[in-house]
Amino acid sequence: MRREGGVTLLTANWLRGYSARPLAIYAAALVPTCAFACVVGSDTIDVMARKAVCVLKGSGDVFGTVFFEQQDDSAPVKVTGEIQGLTPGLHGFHVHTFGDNTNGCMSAGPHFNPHNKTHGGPADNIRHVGDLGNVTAEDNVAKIDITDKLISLTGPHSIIGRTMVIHEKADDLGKGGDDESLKTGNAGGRLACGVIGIAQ
Ligand SMILES: [Cu+2]
Ligand SMILES: [Zn+2]
Repeated sequence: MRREGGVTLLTANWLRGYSARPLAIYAAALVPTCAFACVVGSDTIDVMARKAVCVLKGSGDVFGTVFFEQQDDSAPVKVTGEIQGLTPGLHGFHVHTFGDNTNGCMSAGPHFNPHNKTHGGPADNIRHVGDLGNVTAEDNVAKIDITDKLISLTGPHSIIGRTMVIHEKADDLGKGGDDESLKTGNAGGRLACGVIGIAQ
């Protein structure tokens, strides 16, 4: 094939082939298209199910299960579930950055904070994305029913693959008046945690 007019020649040759063997061309075009659509399509459906689950465990008696559900990309996330073995009262409840529990709940790192803000409460404009505030244990069980507009199960700041942590003490929501309040809410030790995973 000559260099000059290469595109024209290519096109002409391609068209000749097309008219001579239309079925082969269609088959060649359809197979990869179908494979792409089917595989990517079903993966997309799985990821876009927008349901997640987290099983929390620790070194003590605290354990629980938390469910997450989001209707679409921009919808708030509903967080429900139950955590048992807690002392009565408030307990800080956050999404921490890493889905790494190799050194127990400590390796989950700090509160998930992709926008580099200070610690706050779930209703505050200035807060970590992971700041879900407190859950309240009556007797020894906290029933969780939270709707949060900042966390998401999709997109670059998805919480999937990160860690949910339940704390020893109440989260002061950044209003404790000390440095630690603006980092951790003085919520104390990490009683139990688990990695947030995709659910059906
Ligand atoms: Cu925390
Ligand atoms: Zn925080």
